[in-house]
Amino acid sequence: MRPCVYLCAALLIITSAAAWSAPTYSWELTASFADLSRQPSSNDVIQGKNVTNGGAVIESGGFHWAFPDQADAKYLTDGIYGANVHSVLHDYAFPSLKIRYEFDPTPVWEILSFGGNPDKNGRVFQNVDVEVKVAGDWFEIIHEATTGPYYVHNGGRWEASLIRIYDDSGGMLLDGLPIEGVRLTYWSPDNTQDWFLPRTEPNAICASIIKEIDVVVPEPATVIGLLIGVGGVLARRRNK
Ligand SMILES: [Ca+2]
Ligand SMILES: [Ca+2]
Repeated sequence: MRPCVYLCAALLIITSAAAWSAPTYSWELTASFADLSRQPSSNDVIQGKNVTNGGAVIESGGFHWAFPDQADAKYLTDGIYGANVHSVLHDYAFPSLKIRYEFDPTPVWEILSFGGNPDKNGRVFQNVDVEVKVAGDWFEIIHEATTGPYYVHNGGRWEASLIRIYDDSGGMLLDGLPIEGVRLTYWSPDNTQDWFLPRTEPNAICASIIKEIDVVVPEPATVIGLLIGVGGVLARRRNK
């Protein structure tokens, strides 16, 4: 069996086996960055990728024109929260940022989007769609992930936000199917008056501040176990 046939068979088997599990997301708004359940990683699979080094592609929108040093997206993958203005997405752009990362195929635990602003205003909220690339094709796995309900006023309560995309089975995203890219599409959350508005509201023009995007992968030993598991399933199928 050629490698591409193996992959197609694995896709079919895993997809059918995972009929009762699916990608989902959770959201957090906290008084400080330290209160979030996750912290930015410096060893995830997109760490250090940016436009300058060819690891990131901006497909639409971008960053606030007042901060040209943010334009190559380097502060989204530097492993830290960074300065207060790292990184202000593009106000008055729809979407405010659409960005793509590609990498060698790997199982993925979770995808994390950290937002925040010490001014504790509407730029802390997030509204994002998430796609993944599998076997050469892109699939949207989460549409309109938000940091909670709309028409909410921050009013100095929350400095930090987190959207976490994971599998509701508690295992790997897509049951460990190798993922080779992620695309995040952000929409402005705020009307400049510190109100979280849906993307369909024409006044939602004030963009999020996104501190980091992490694509968290399992330890190498776990990857080997997953591959053995996929191989075992294929072997059993062939023996039938
Ligand atoms: Ca990182
Ligand atoms: Ca960062």
